[in-house]
Amino acid sequence: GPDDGTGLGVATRTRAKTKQPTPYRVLLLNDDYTPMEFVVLVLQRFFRMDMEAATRVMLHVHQKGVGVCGIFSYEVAETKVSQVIDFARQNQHPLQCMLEKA
Ligand code: TYC
Repeated sequence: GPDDGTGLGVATRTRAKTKQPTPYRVLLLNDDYTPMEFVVLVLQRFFRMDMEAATRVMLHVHQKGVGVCGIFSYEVAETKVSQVIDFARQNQHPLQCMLEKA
C-alpha cells in the first residue's frame, strides 16, 4: 500500500463514504387502559430513559395522544416496536407503538 515499504503505491479512497441510515421515529400511542406506571417502565426499559424523562414523555402521550420515544435506524426501530408491543401483551395491556420515517 502507500508507503508500506514495498514501493508499490496503491490508490486508496481515504474519504469515508459512510452511508447514513434513514432515520425512523418510534411513536407511543395513548389509550384509556394502560397504567401510567407501566408506560413509564416501558420507556425506562426499552428506551433507556430515566424516571424524569420517562414521566415527561408518558404525560405528553397521555395529553396529546402520541409522542416520540426515540429516533433509530429502521432495523432498531422495528425491534423496539416489537419489544414494546410484546411486553405490553404479556402484561395484558393494550399499549400500542409504531414507527414512521423521521
Ligand atoms: N391514558 C392512560 C391512563 O390514563 C396512560 C397512558 C399514557 C397510556 C401513555 C398509554 O402511551 C400511553 N391510564
